[in-house]
Amino acid sequence: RLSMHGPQEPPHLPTLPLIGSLMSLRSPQPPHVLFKGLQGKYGQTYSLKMGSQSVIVVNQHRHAREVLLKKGKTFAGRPRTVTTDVLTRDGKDIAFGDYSATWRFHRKIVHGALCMFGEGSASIEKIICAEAQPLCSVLSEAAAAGLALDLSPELTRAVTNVICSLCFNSSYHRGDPEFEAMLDYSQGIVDTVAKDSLVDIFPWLQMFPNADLCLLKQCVSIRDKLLQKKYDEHKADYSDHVQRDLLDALLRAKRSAENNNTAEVSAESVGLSEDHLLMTVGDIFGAGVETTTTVLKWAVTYLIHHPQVQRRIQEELDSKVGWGRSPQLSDRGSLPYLEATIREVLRIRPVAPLLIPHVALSDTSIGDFTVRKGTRVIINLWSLHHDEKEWKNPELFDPGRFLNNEGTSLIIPSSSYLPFGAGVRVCLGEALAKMELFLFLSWILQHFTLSVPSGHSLPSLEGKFGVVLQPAKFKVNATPRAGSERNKCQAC
Ligand code: HEM
Ligand code: PLO
Repeated sequence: RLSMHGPQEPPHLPTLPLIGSLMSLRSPQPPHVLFKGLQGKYGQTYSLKMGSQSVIVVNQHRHAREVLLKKGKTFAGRPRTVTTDVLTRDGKDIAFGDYSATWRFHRKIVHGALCMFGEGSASIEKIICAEAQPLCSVLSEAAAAGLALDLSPELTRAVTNVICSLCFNSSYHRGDPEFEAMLDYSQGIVDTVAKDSLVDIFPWLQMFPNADLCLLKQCVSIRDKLLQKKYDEHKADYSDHVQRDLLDALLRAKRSAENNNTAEVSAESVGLSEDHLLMTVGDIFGAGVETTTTVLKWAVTYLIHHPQVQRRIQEELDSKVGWGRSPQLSDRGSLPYLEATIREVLRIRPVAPLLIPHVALSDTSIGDFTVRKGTRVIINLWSLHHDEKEWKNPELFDPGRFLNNEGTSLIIPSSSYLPFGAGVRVCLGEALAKMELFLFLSWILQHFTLSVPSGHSLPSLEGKFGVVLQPAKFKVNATPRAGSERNKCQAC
C-alpha cells in the first residue's frame, strides 16, 4: 500500500517541543522504552523534532539493516552535540567523530593494532587470564570471610587492566589512586554525555549554568590529564622498532606521516594531530572499560535471578573442561550454553539501546520514506531486541533461544539482533569484548556459585539509561563450589 503512493514523509509526531522536554524532564520512561511505545500510534519508523533538528526513529530490523548495512556509507555520519564536543574536542575521535578521511584513517589504525594483539589471540588471551586469576582470588577471600561483595569495582578493575595493557601497556593494583580517580570521572561522563539532554537539544542553553555540563567538563578535564600523561610517557620512550601497545601504533602512524611531509599526506592533513591521537585512545579506553564491565554486571544480575541457568553452565563446564585446568578460548566451541547465555544477556539488556545516533550524509530514503540530508537516525536496538513478532516473551531471560532443538549448537533465531551494530560503524571491540565475557564468566562460574546474600532482595532488572544502559548496584555471595577445594586448578 505504501509503495503505491511512492516516496513519502515518515509519520511525524505532532508535539514537537514536548518530546524533547519529556525526555530531558526525566519522563518516567527512559527514551528507548518511550520510543518503543510510540510505535503503537505512529508505526515502526517515525520522525520527530528536537528543537529544530529532524530525527527519524527506527524500531524494526529491516529498516535498521537498510540504514546500517545496505546504505551504511550514506548513514555513516554522526551529529555534533554540545556534550560530545566537550568529550572529544569537537569530534576528533572515532565514535562521535563525523564520517571523513581522518575518521576512516583512525579506524583503520585502531583496527590494525587490535588485530595485531589478536594474532592467534594468544596474547590477548594471556592478558585476560592474568586478570581473571586475581578476580577469582578476591572472590575466594570474600567467601572465606563470609562477606557479601559488590562485584562492580572488581569486575571494572579486571576489564580496565585488559584495555590498559592493550592501550598503554600498563595496569592498576587494588586501591591505586589513579584507578579510583578513573572510576569516578568515567561514571561522571557516562551520566552526562550524549543523553540528548537539554544542552544537546537547545545548544544555546549552554550559556546558562547547567549542573550536568559542569560535571562533564570537570570529569573530562581529569580524564584528559590522565591521557596526556600516558601520551607524554609514551612519546618519551618511543622507538620505531618496538610496538608495545595501541598508543605506540598511533605514534608510529604519526611519525611516518610526518616523515612523508612532502607528500600530500601530512600528519595534520590526515588528522594525526596530538588531539586526534589522544581522543582516539580515549575512545578505546572508555569503550573498553564501560561496555564490557556493564555486560558482566548484567550477566551476574541475570545469573542470580536464574540459578538454573547458572547450574546448567556449571554442568557444561564440569563435563567439557573439568576441574584440572582453567577454561581457555579454545573451549568456546564446546561450551554452547555459556555462549548462548552471553548472547541472551546482550539481547535482553543491550549496552547501547539506541546505538550512537547516525546522520544522513545526503538525501536518501529508508523503505518508502524520504530522508533529507542532515537528518539524525536513531536505531532503537531496544525495539529490535524486544520485538514481539521476532521473540517469544521478549522480557523472559532464556538462553535456550540461541540453541538448536537438541541444545548442542548455537543459532541466531532472528535477524532482529544487532548488539554490536553493523556495517561501516560496527563496534570496533566486538571480538575483544566476546573473548573477555567468555573468559571472565567461565573462570568465575567454574569456581563459584553466585547468589543474593540472605536478607537482600534480588537486584533490579531495570537499567539506568545513559550512553550505556547500566544495572543498579547490588551485592552478591560467591560460594565456592563443592569440589573446588579438593580439585584445585592453576587459578587457585
Ligand atoms: C561502537 C556495542 C565493546 C569500541 C559500538 C556501537 C555499539 C557497540 C552498539 C555503536 C554502533 C553504531 O553506532 O552503529 C558494544 C558492546 C560491547 C562493546 C555491546 C561489549 C559487549 C567495545 C569495546 C571496544 C569498543 C571493548 C574497544 C576496544 C567501540 C568503538 C565504537 C563502538 C570505537 C565506535 C565505532 C564507530 O563509530 O565507528 N559498540 N561495544 N566497543 N565500539 Fe563497541
Ligand atoms: C564511557 C566513559 C568514558 O570516560 C568515555 C567514553 C568513551 C567512549 C564511549 C564510552 C564513554 C561509552 C560507550 C561508547 C564509547 C564509544 C562506543 C561505545 C559510547 C562515554 C558504545 C557502546 O557505543
